[in-house]
Amino acid sequence: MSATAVRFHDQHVDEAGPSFGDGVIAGLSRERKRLSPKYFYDERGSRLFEAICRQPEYYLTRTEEGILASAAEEIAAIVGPESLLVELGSGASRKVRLLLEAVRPRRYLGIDISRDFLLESTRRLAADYPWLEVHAAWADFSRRLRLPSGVAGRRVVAFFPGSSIGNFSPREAEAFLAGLRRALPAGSGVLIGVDLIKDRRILEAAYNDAAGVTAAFNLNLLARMRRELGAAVEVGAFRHLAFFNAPAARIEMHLVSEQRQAITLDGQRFAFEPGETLHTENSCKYSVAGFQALAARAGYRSRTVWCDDEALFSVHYLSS
Ligand code: AVI
Repeated sequence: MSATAVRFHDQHVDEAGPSFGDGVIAGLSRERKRLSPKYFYDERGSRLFEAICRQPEYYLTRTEEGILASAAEEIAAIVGPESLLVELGSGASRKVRLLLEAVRPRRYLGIDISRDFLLESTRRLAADYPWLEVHAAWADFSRRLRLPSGVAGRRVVAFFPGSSIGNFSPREAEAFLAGLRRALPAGSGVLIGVDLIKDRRILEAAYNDAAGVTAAFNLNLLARMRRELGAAVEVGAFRHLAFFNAPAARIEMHLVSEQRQAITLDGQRFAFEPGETLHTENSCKYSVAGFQALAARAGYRSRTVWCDDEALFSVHYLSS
């Protein structure tokens, strides 16, 4: 199959839920202003996220890749070549290469909310793995997951790396996994990366990299409002804040208003006091047992878990 042979399935991101503009207005209208972290991922945001993954402080990516590389043969034995491998939030599709090489599945389906990024990365996969049937679905899988018609495998294995599950609250994560279980055929599996609770200094450094890439990623949300929605917002009058909320076991990211000011959008004015924040992301962290219990409540059996030697990160194989 050639690089042009990616089969593209448009699942209508724009119609799947509130538009970016409606989501922003709803989030800025709340007493405690907050936005969904899915709005980070326009094209610039997706590229900044890839850059975050290369920062020395952001241990998540390299640790998960190390786990996948050393467990690849074991994973291949569980997944098997007849499986359809479905990557949720495929982004740059780097980690999945470790699996593709070990498992050599017949079919791969990448699902992502960022259309151009999805096309670019799946085209590269199709070029690099000519034996693989590559499908791309432009969709918001966090709202509703469905396999495009005609895309199936003897088994389906969903690959959800990067601890993206942490961007849901634990309750949302449980509902998401339960929905995934219902959306996939019986006997399907989930290979999922989950970041672990650890020393707050390691956690906070990962979300406050010295090069300022995470800050730029967070602030890009405001720049995106200007670019796409024509919002009047002074990006330079906000600063990035990320800290570990230990009782809630999560990193919180906020944009802090440095002065009294307002964001104006669609004729509506959203006032900020000095120090007031716009809450942009939670990144929940788990213990291995805590995540296994959550998966069990969603109807999954935890078959195997792999961790690195320093117990920074975990990769779980769950079966339905
Ligand atoms: C995509 N997600 C798992 C990342 C995380 O660590 O929560 C997003 C991110 N936010 C700041 N840095 C990375």
